[in-house]
Amino acid sequence: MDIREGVNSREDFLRPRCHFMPAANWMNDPNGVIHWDGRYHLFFQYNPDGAWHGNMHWGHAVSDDLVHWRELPIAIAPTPNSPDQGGVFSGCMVDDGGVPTAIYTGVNDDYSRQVQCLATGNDDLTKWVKHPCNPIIGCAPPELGQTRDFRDPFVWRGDDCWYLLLASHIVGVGGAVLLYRSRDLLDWQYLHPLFVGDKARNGRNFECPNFFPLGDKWVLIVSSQLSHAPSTTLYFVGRFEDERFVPESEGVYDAGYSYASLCSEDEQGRRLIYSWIREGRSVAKQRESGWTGVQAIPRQLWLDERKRLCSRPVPELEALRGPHCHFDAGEVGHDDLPLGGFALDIEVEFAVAGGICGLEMARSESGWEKLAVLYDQSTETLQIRRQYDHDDPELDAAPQGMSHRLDAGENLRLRMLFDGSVLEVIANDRSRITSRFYPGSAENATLRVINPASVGALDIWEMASIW
Ligand code: DQQ
Repeated sequence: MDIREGVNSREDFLRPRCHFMPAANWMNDPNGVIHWDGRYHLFFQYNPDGAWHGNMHWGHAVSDDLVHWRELPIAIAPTPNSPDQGGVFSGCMVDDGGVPTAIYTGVNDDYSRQVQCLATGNDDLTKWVKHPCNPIIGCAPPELGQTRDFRDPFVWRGDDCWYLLLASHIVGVGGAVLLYRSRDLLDWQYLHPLFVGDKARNGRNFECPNFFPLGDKWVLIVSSQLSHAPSTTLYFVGRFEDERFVPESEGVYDAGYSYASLCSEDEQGRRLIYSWIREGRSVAKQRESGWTGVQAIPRQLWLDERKRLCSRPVPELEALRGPHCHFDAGEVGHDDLPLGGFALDIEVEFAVAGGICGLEMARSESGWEKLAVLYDQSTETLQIRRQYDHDDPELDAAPQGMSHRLDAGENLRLRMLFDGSVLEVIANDRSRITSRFYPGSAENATLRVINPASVGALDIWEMASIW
Protein backbone atom coordinates (compact mmCIF):
# COMPACT_ATOMS: atom_id res chain seq x y z
CA MET A 1 0.00 0.00 0.00
CA ASP A 2 1.22 3.51 -0.73
CA ILE A 3 1.82 4.86 2.78
CA ARG A 4 0.28 8.14 1.64
CA GLU A 5 -3.15 6.54 1.26
CA GLY A 6 -3.50 6.80 5.01
CA VAL A 7 -2.29 10.35 5.17
CA ASN A 8 -5.53 11.86 6.41
CA SER A 9 -6.37 9.00 8.70
CA ARG A 10 -6.13 9.21 12.48
CA GLU A 11 -3.39 6.55 12.46
CA ASP A 12 -1.22 8.79 10.31
CA PHE A 13 -1.96 12.09 11.98
CA LEU A 14 1.76 12.67 12.63
CA ARG A 15 2.50 12.60 8.93
CA PRO A 16 2.39 16.12 7.46
CA ARG A 17 -0.15 16.69 4.71
CA CYS A 18 0.78 20.16 3.35
CA HIS A 19 4.53 19.57 3.24
CA PHE A 20 6.25 17.53 0.53
CA MET A 21 7.45 14.06 1.48
CA PRO A 22 8.12 11.06 -0.73
CA ALA A 23 5.56 8.27 -0.45
CA ALA A 24 7.83 6.39 1.93
CA ASN A 25 11.42 5.96 3.14
CA TRP A 26 14.17 8.37 4.12
CA MET A 27 14.45 11.91 2.76
CA ASN A 28 16.88 14.63 3.80
CA ASP A 29 18.47 17.61 2.01
CA PRO A 30 16.80 19.41 -0.88
CA ASN A 31 19.08 19.13 -3.92
CA GLY A 32 19.25 20.77 -7.35
CA VAL A 33 16.14 22.91 -6.88
CA ILE A 34 15.36 24.70 -10.13
CA HIS A 35 12.48 26.44 -11.91
CA TRP A 36 12.78 24.79 -15.30
CA ASP A 37 10.49 25.39 -18.24
CA GLY A 38 7.76 26.81 -15.99
CA ARG A 39 7.82 24.00 -13.43
CA TYR A 40 9.46 23.75 -10.05
CA HIS A 41 11.76 20.73 -9.70
CA LEU A 42 12.82 19.51 -6.30
CA PHE A 43 15.46 16.80 -5.99
CA PHE A 44 16.25 15.44 -2.57
CA GLN A 45 18.48 13.03 -0.68
CA TYR A 46 16.57 9.78 -0.71
CA ASN A 47 17.14 6.21 0.45
CA PRO A 48 14.89 3.83 -1.52
CA ASP A 49 15.70 0.99 0.92
CA GLY A 50 13.90 2.39 3.94
CA ALA A 51 13.51 5.11 6.54
CA TRP A 52 17.16 5.50 7.52
CA HIS A 53 20.16 7.42 6.19
CA GLY A 54 22.08 5.33 3.68
CA ASN A 55 22.35 4.43 -0.01
CA MET A 56 21.76 8.05 -0.99
CA HIS A 57 20.06 8.78 -4.31
CA TRP A 58 18.55 11.95 -5.75
CA GLY A 59 14.78 11.58 -5.48
CA HIS A 60 12.71 13.88 -7.68
CA ALA A 61 9.40 15.76 -7.43
CA VAL A 62 7.79 18.40 -9.61
CA SER A 63 5.25 21.14 -8.96
CA ASP A 64 3.44 23.87 -10.88
CA ASP A 65 2.78 25.97 -7.80
CA LEU A 66 5.38 25.09 -5.10
CA VAL A 67 2.54 23.53 -3.07
CA HIS A 68 1.20 20.46 -4.89
CA TRP A 69 4.06 18.09 -5.69
CA ARG A 70 4.15 14.96 -7.81
CA GLU A 71 6.82 12.43 -6.94
CA LEU A 72 8.72 11.16 -9.98
CA PRO A 73 11.06 8.18 -10.33
CA ILE A 74 14.53 8.49 -8.81
CA ALA A 75 16.66 10.89 -10.85
CA ILE A 76 20.26 9.96 -10.02
CA ALA A 77 21.47 6.71 -8.45
CA PRO A 78 24.96 5.59 -7.40
CA THR A 79 26.95 3.74 -10.09
CA PRO A 80 29.00 0.71 -8.94
CA ASN A 81 32.78 1.09 -9.34
CA SER A 82 32.49 4.81 -9.93
CA PRO A 83 33.24 7.95 -7.86
CA ASP A 84 29.66 7.93 -6.50
CA GLN A 85 29.38 4.21 -5.79
CA GLY A 86 28.73 4.82 -2.06
CA GLY A 87 26.09 7.50 -2.58
CA VAL A 88 24.95 10.51 -4.56
CA PHE A 89 25.21 13.22 -1.90
CA SER A 90 23.92 16.78 -2.01
CA GLY A 91 24.43 19.34 -4.75
CA CYS A 92 22.86 21.90 -7.01
CA MET A 93 21.66 22.42 -10.57
CA VAL A 94 22.42 25.09 -13.16
CA ASP A 95 21.20 25.89 -16.66
CA ASP A 96 24.31 25.60 -18.86
CA GLY A 97 23.08 27.24 -22.05
CA GLY A 98 19.90 25.17 -22.07
CA VAL A 99 21.45 21.98 -20.67
CA PRO A 100 20.25 21.10 -17.16
CA THR A 101 23.43 20.31 -15.27
CA ALA A 102 23.60 18.74 -11.81
CA ILE A 103 26.78 19.06 -9.76
CA TYR A 104 26.86 16.86 -6.67
CA THR A 105 29.16 15.04 -4.27
CA GLY A 106 29.93 11.40 -4.92
CA VAL A 107 31.11 9.30 -1.99
CA ASN A 108 32.75 5.92 -1.49
CA ASP A 109 31.29 3.22 0.75
CA ASP A 110 32.44 4.63 4.09
CA TYR A 111 32.13 8.30 2.98
CA SER A 112 35.86 8.84 3.57
CA ARG A 113 36.38 9.92 -0.03
CA GLN A 114 34.16 12.82 -1.17
CA VAL A 115 34.54 14.07 -4.73
CA GLN A 116 32.51 16.33 -6.99
CA CYS A 117 30.65 14.96 -10.00
CA LEU A 118 28.59 16.32 -12.88
CA ALA A 119 25.60 14.92 -14.74
CA THR A 120 23.47 16.37 -17.53
CA GLY A 121 19.75 15.90 -17.87
CA ASN A 122 17.11 15.67 -20.59
CA ASP A 123 14.36 18.24 -21.21
CA ASP A 124 12.09 17.19 -18.35
CA LEU A 125 14.97 16.45 -15.97
CA THR A 126 14.04 12.80 -15.58
CA LYS A 127 17.03 11.16 -17.31
CA TRP A 128 20.59 11.89 -16.25
CA VAL A 129 23.93 11.03 -17.81
CA LYS A 130 27.05 11.18 -15.68
CA HIS A 131 30.04 12.89 -17.27
CA PRO A 132 32.95 10.62 -18.29
CA CYS A 133 35.39 13.09 -16.67
CA ASN A 134 33.96 12.48 -13.19
CA PRO A 135 35.13 13.37 -10.66
CA ILE A 136 35.43 16.96 -11.82
CA ILE A 137 37.02 17.89 -8.47
CA GLY A 138 38.87 14.97 -6.99
CA CYS A 139 40.70 16.16 -3.91
CA ALA A 140 40.48 18.70 -1.15
CA PRO A 141 43.08 21.50 -0.89
CA PRO A 142 45.87 20.48 1.53
CA GLU A 143 45.37 23.60 3.70
CA LEU A 144 42.23 21.99 5.18
CA GLY A 145 44.31 19.40 7.01
CA GLN A 146 41.61 16.78 6.29
CA THR A 147 39.89 15.22 3.29
CA ARG A 148 36.76 13.73 4.79
CA ASP A 149 34.47 16.75 4.86
CA PHE A 150 34.51 18.18 1.37
CA ARG A 151 31.08 18.30 -0.20
CA ASP A 152 27.80 19.91 -1.28
CA PRO A 153 28.78 21.98 -4.35
CA PHE A 154 26.84 25.20 -4.95
CA VAL A 155 27.39 26.76 -8.40
CA TRP A 156 26.42 30.13 -9.85
CA ARG A 157 27.17 32.04 -13.04
CA GLY A 158 29.52 35.02 -12.64
CA ASP A 159 30.10 37.72 -15.29
CA ASP A 160 32.48 35.65 -17.39
CA CYS A 161 32.93 32.36 -15.54
CA TRP A 162 31.24 29.88 -13.22
CA TYR A 163 31.85 29.86 -9.48
CA LEU A 164 31.52 26.87 -7.19
CA LEU A 165 31.49 26.61 -3.41
CA LEU A 166 32.27 23.55 -1.34
CA ALA A 167 31.58 23.05 2.34
CA SER A 168 34.31 21.78 4.60
CA HIS A 169 36.39 22.66 7.66
CA ILE A 170 39.96 23.58 8.46
CA VAL A 171 41.30 21.39 11.22
CA GLY A 172 41.56 23.29 14.50
CA VAL A 173 40.01 26.45 13.02
CA GLY A 174 36.37 25.86 12.07
CA GLY A 175 33.89 25.43 9.23
CA ALA A 176 35.06 26.65 5.83
CA VAL A 177 33.46 27.46 2.48
CA LEU A 178 35.87 27.06 -0.44
CA LEU A 179 35.65 29.07 -3.68
CA TYR A 180 36.46 27.65 -7.13
CA ARG A 181 36.24 29.10 -10.63
CA SER A 182 35.73 27.50 -14.07
CA ARG A 183 34.99 28.42 -17.67
CA ASP A 184 33.26 25.17 -18.62
CA LEU A 185 31.91 23.56 -15.38
CA LEU A 186 34.43 20.72 -15.81
CA ASP A 187 37.87 22.18 -15.19
CA TRP A 188 37.90 23.93 -11.80
CA GLN A 189 40.57 26.15 -10.30
CA TYR A 190 40.65 26.48 -6.49
CA LEU A 191 40.88 30.15 -5.50
CA HIS A 192 40.68 30.47 -1.69
CA PRO A 193 38.26 30.05 1.22
CA LEU A 194 35.28 32.35 0.69
CA PHE A 195 34.57 32.22 4.41
CA VAL A 196 36.11 30.55 7.44
CA GLY A 197 34.09 30.36 10.65
CA ASP A 198 35.24 30.33 14.21
CA LYS A 199 34.96 26.79 15.60
CA ALA A 200 33.60 27.82 19.01
CA ARG A 201 31.07 30.30 17.64
CA ASN A 202 30.07 29.02 14.19
CA GLY A 203 30.61 25.28 14.44
CA ARG A 204 33.22 22.63 13.69
CA ASN A 205 32.14 21.86 10.11
CA PHE A 206 30.00 23.44 7.41
CA GLU A 207 27.63 21.72 4.99
CA CYS A 208 25.38 22.86 2.14
CA PRO A 209 26.65 26.38 1.36
CA ASN A 210 24.60 28.94 -0.64
CA PHE A 211 25.79 32.32 -1.89
CA PHE A 212 23.68 34.80 -3.83
CA PRO A 213 22.93 38.50 -4.29
CA LEU A 214 19.89 39.81 -2.42
CA GLY A 215 18.98 43.47 -2.76
CA ASP A 216 22.27 45.38 -2.72
CA LYS A 217 24.11 42.74 -0.63
CA TRP A 218 25.34 39.15 -0.89
CA VAL A 219 24.09 36.44 1.45
CA LEU A 220 26.00 33.33 2.52
CA ILE A 221 23.95 30.55 4.13
CA VAL A 222 25.64 27.51 5.64
CA SER A 223 24.47 24.52 7.62
CA SER A 224 26.74 24.22 10.59
CA GLN A 225 27.64 21.13 12.59
CA LEU A 226 28.17 22.24 16.17
CA SER A 227 30.05 20.20 18.76
CA HIS A 228 27.92 21.34 21.72
CA ALA A 229 24.39 21.59 20.26
CA PRO A 230 22.23 20.28 17.41
CA SER A 231 23.31 21.43 13.96
CA THR A 232 21.84 24.70 12.76
CA THR A 233 21.66 26.98 9.74
CA LEU A 234 23.52 30.30 9.80
CA TYR A 235 23.52 33.31 7.51
CA PHE A 236 26.00 36.09 6.83
CA VAL A 237 25.22 39.29 4.93
CA GLY A 238 27.94 41.33 3.28
CA ARG A 239 29.71 42.32 0.09
CA PHE A 240 31.33 40.23 -2.66
CA GLU A 241 34.32 42.12 -4.00
CA ASP A 242 37.30 40.86 -6.01
CA GLU A 243 36.17 37.27 -5.44
CA ARG A 244 36.21 37.80 -1.66
CA PHE A 245 33.27 37.88 0.73
CA VAL A 246 33.27 40.69 3.28
CA PRO A 247 30.68 39.79 5.94
CA GLU A 248 28.98 42.71 7.66
CA SER A 249 26.34 41.00 9.81
CA GLU A 250 25.19 37.52 10.72
CA GLY A 251 22.29 35.62 12.19
CA VAL A 252 20.71 32.23 12.71
CA TYR A 253 18.45 31.26 9.81
CA ASP A 254 16.42 28.80 11.88
CA ALA A 255 16.96 27.78 15.50
CA GLY A 256 15.18 24.43 15.17
CA TYR A 257 14.92 21.32 13.02
CA SER A 258 15.40 23.07 9.68
CA TYR A 259 18.69 22.13 8.00
CA ALA A 260 20.61 21.81 4.73
CA SER A 261 18.79 24.75 3.13
CA LEU A 262 19.15 25.26 -0.61
CA CYS A 263 18.23 28.47 -2.42
CA SER A 264 17.43 29.25 -6.04
CA GLU A 265 15.85 32.02 -8.04
CA ASP A 266 12.60 31.29 -9.85
CA GLU A 267 11.47 32.63 -13.22
CA GLN A 268 9.69 35.52 -11.44
CA GLY A 269 13.01 36.54 -9.87
CA ARG A 270 12.01 35.41 -6.38
CA ARG A 271 14.86 34.07 -4.23
CA LEU A 272 13.40 30.90 -2.72
CA ILE A 273 14.74 28.79 0.11
CA TYR A 274 14.01 25.08 0.58
CA SER A 275 15.02 23.21 3.74
CA TRP A 276 14.98 19.73 5.18
CA ILE A 277 13.03 19.36 8.43
CA ARG A 278 14.65 16.68 10.59
CA GLU A 279 12.91 14.27 12.94
CA GLY A 280 12.80 14.56 16.74
CA ARG A 281 11.92 10.91 17.44
CA SER A 282 14.06 7.81 17.73
CA VAL A 283 15.62 6.07 14.75
CA ALA A 284 13.57 2.97 15.68
CA LYS A 285 10.31 4.97 15.52
CA GLN A 286 11.32 6.41 12.15
CA ARG A 287 12.00 2.94 10.73
CA GLU A 288 8.75 1.63 12.18
CA SER A 289 6.64 4.42 10.66
CA GLY A 290 8.25 3.89 7.23
CA TRP A 291 8.82 7.60 6.58
CA THR A 292 11.25 10.18 7.81
CA GLY A 293 12.22 13.73 6.82
CA VAL A 294 9.99 16.51 5.54
CA GLN A 295 10.60 19.45 3.19
CA ALA A 296 9.80 22.85 4.67
CA ILE A 297 7.28 24.96 2.78
CA PRO A 298 9.43 26.94 0.32
CA ARG A 299 9.89 30.53 1.49
CA GLN A 300 10.73 33.74 -0.29
CA LEU A 301 13.76 35.62 1.04
CA TRP A 302 14.54 39.32 1.25
CA LEU A 303 16.59 41.69 3.40
CA ASP A 304 14.86 44.33 5.50
CA GLU A 305 16.16 47.87 5.90
CA ARG A 306 18.49 46.66 8.68
CA LYS A 307 19.83 43.87 6.42
CA ARG A 308 18.23 41.11 8.45
CA LEU A 309 17.33 38.01 6.45
CA CYS A 310 13.54 37.90 6.17
CA SER A 311 11.40 35.08 4.84
CA ARG A 312 7.76 34.22 4.31
CA PRO A 313 6.17 30.98 3.07
CA VAL A 314 5.34 31.41 -0.62
CA PRO A 315 1.87 32.98 -1.02
CA GLU A 316 0.82 30.02 -3.21
CA LEU A 317 0.38 28.08 0.05
CA GLU A 318 -2.70 30.14 0.85
CA ALA A 319 -4.61 28.13 -1.77
CA LEU A 320 -4.79 25.35 0.85
CA ARG A 321 -6.55 27.55 3.38
CA GLY A 322 -10.01 26.19 4.23
CA PRO A 323 -12.34 26.84 7.19
CA HIS A 324 -11.31 30.11 8.83
CA CYS A 325 -11.95 32.14 11.94
CA HIS A 326 -10.91 35.68 12.72
CA PHE A 327 -10.71 37.57 16.02
CA ASP A 328 -10.02 41.21 16.66
CA ALA A 329 -8.59 42.67 19.85
CA GLY A 330 -10.78 41.93 22.87
CA GLU A 331 -12.58 39.02 21.17
CA VAL A 332 -10.35 36.17 22.34
CA GLY A 333 -10.98 34.45 25.67
CA HIS A 334 -9.16 31.84 27.72
CA ASP A 335 -11.13 28.89 26.30
CA ASP A 336 -10.40 26.58 23.41
CA LEU A 337 -10.63 28.31 20.04
CA PRO A 338 -13.22 27.03 17.56
CA LEU A 339 -10.63 25.53 15.17
CA GLY A 340 -7.91 23.05 16.09
CA GLY A 341 -6.36 19.80 14.91
CA PHE A 342 -3.17 18.99 13.03
CA ALA A 343 -3.28 21.10 9.86
CA LEU A 344 -3.39 24.81 10.62
CA ASP A 345 -2.10 28.07 9.21
CA ILE A 346 -2.14 30.79 11.88
CA GLU A 347 -1.38 34.49 11.73
CA VAL A 348 -1.48 36.39 15.00
CA GLU A 349 -0.42 39.82 16.12
CA PHE A 350 0.19 40.62 19.79
CA ALA A 351 0.48 44.09 21.24
CA VAL A 352 3.24 43.05 23.64
CA ALA A 353 2.92 44.91 26.91
CA GLY A 354 5.27 42.97 29.16
CA GLY A 355 5.08 39.36 30.28
CA ILE A 356 4.44 36.36 28.11
CA CYS A 357 2.09 35.84 25.19
CA GLY A 358 1.66 33.09 22.65
CA LEU A 359 -0.40 30.10 21.60
CA GLU A 360 -0.83 26.52 22.69
CA MET A 361 -1.49 23.93 20.01
CA ALA A 362 -2.43 20.25 20.04
CA ARG A 363 -3.69 20.51 23.63
CA SER A 364 -4.85 17.17 24.97
CA GLU A 365 -7.88 16.74 27.19
CA SER A 366 -5.67 16.69 30.29
CA GLY A 367 -4.34 20.14 29.34
CA TRP A 368 -0.82 18.92 30.06
CA GLU A 369 0.14 17.75 26.58
CA LYS A 370 0.70 20.73 24.34
CA LEU A 371 2.98 22.45 21.91
CA ALA A 372 3.37 26.05 23.06
CA VAL A 373 4.85 28.97 21.12
CA LEU A 374 5.73 31.80 23.50
CA TYR A 375 7.24 35.22 23.42
CA ASP A 376 8.84 36.37 26.65
CA GLN A 377 9.33 40.09 26.57
CA SER A 378 11.51 40.18 29.67
CA THR A 379 14.17 38.06 27.95
CA GLU A 380 13.22 39.05 24.38
CA THR A 381 13.09 35.41 23.36
CA LEU A 382 10.88 33.39 21.09
CA GLN A 383 10.40 29.97 22.67
CA ILE A 384 8.80 26.59 22.02
CA ARG A 385 7.79 24.25 24.83
CA ARG A 386 6.70 20.63 24.34
CA GLN A 387 4.88 18.52 26.92
CA TYR A 388 3.61 15.00 26.38
CA ASP A 389 0.99 12.89 28.14
CA HIS A 390 2.74 9.72 26.99
CA ASP A 391 6.15 8.74 28.19
CA ASP A 392 8.74 8.27 25.44
CA PRO A 393 12.21 9.18 26.71
CA GLU A 394 13.55 9.13 23.17
CA LEU A 395 11.32 11.98 21.98
CA ASP A 396 13.14 15.27 21.84
CA ALA A 397 11.19 17.51 24.23
CA ALA A 398 13.99 19.99 24.95
CA PRO A 399 12.93 23.64 25.15
CA GLN A 400 13.71 25.55 21.98
CA GLY A 401 14.37 29.25 21.75
CA MET A 402 16.12 32.16 20.11
CA SER A 403 16.60 35.82 20.73
CA HIS A 404 13.94 37.98 19.06
CA ARG A 405 14.10 41.70 19.65
CA LEU A 406 11.16 43.84 18.58
CA ASP A 407 11.93 47.17 16.96
CA ALA A 408 10.66 50.32 18.67
CA GLY A 409 6.86 50.39 18.48
CA GLU A 410 6.71 47.03 16.70
CA ASN A 411 4.06 44.42 17.57
CA LEU A 412 4.90 40.72 17.68
CA ARG A 413 3.65 39.03 14.51
CA LEU A 414 3.72 35.25 14.38
CA ARG A 415 3.09 33.05 11.36
CA MET A 416 2.71 29.39 12.29
CA LEU A 417 2.28 26.40 10.03
CA PHE A 418 1.29 23.36 12.05
CA ASP A 419 1.10 20.19 9.97
CA GLY A 420 1.09 16.72 11.51
CA SER A 421 4.27 16.53 13.55
CA VAL A 422 5.79 19.69 12.02
CA LEU A 423 5.56 23.26 13.26
CA GLU A 424 7.17 26.15 11.39
CA VAL A 425 7.19 29.44 13.30
CA ILE A 426 8.27 32.78 11.85
CA ALA A 427 8.29 35.91 14.02
CA ASN A 428 8.10 39.30 12.32
CA ASP A 429 9.39 37.64 9.13
CA ARG A 430 12.93 37.51 10.54
CA SER A 431 13.21 34.96 13.40
CA ARG A 432 12.47 31.33 12.73
CA ILE A 433 12.14 28.16 14.76
CA THR A 434 11.06 24.84 13.28
CA SER A 435 9.79 22.23 15.72
CA ARG A 436 8.60 18.62 15.81
CA PHE A 437 5.83 17.34 18.07
CA TYR A 438 4.67 13.72 18.36
CA PRO A 439 1.60 13.32 20.59
CA GLY A 440 0.40 9.81 21.36
CA SER A 441 -3.13 10.42 20.11
CA ALA A 442 -5.00 12.72 17.75
CA GLU A 443 -7.87 13.18 20.21
CA ASN A 444 -8.80 16.68 21.23
CA ALA A 445 -5.86 18.74 19.81
CA THR A 446 -7.31 22.10 20.69
CA LEU A 447 -5.89 25.58 20.41
CA ARG A 448 -5.68 28.29 23.08
CA VAL A 449 -4.16 31.72 23.39
CA ILE A 450 -1.76 32.61 26.19
CA ASN A 451 -2.48 36.12 27.45
CA PRO A 452 -5.55 36.73 25.24
CA ALA A 453 -5.80 40.40 26.29
CA SER A 454 -2.66 41.11 24.27
CA VAL A 455 -4.07 39.81 20.96
CA GLY A 456 -4.41 42.52 18.32
CA ALA A 457 -5.72 40.19 15.60
CA LEU A 458 -5.84 36.44 15.11
CA ASP A 459 -6.59 34.40 11.99
CA ILE A 460 -6.72 30.61 11.90
CA TRP A 461 -7.26 28.46 8.85
CA GLU A 462 -7.63 24.71 8.61
CA MET A 463 -5.45 23.51 5.77
CA ALA A 464 -6.33 21.07 3.01
CA SER A 465 -4.07 18.18 2.10
CA ILE A 466 -1.85 18.48 -0.99
CA TRP A 467 -2.33 14.79 -1.83
N1 DQQ B 1 23.54 15.45 3.88
C1 DQQ B 1 24.15 14.96 2.68
C2 DQQ B 1 25.49 15.60 2.60
C3 DQQ B 1 25.30 16.83 3.40
C4 DQQ B 1 24.42 16.41 4.51
C5 DQQ B 1 24.18 13.46 2.73
C6 DQQ B 1 23.66 17.50 5.17
O1 DQQ B 1 25.85 15.87 1.26
O2 DQQ B 1 26.50 17.39 3.82
O3 DQQ B 1 22.89 12.93 2.78
O4 DQQ B 1 22.48 17.08 5.78
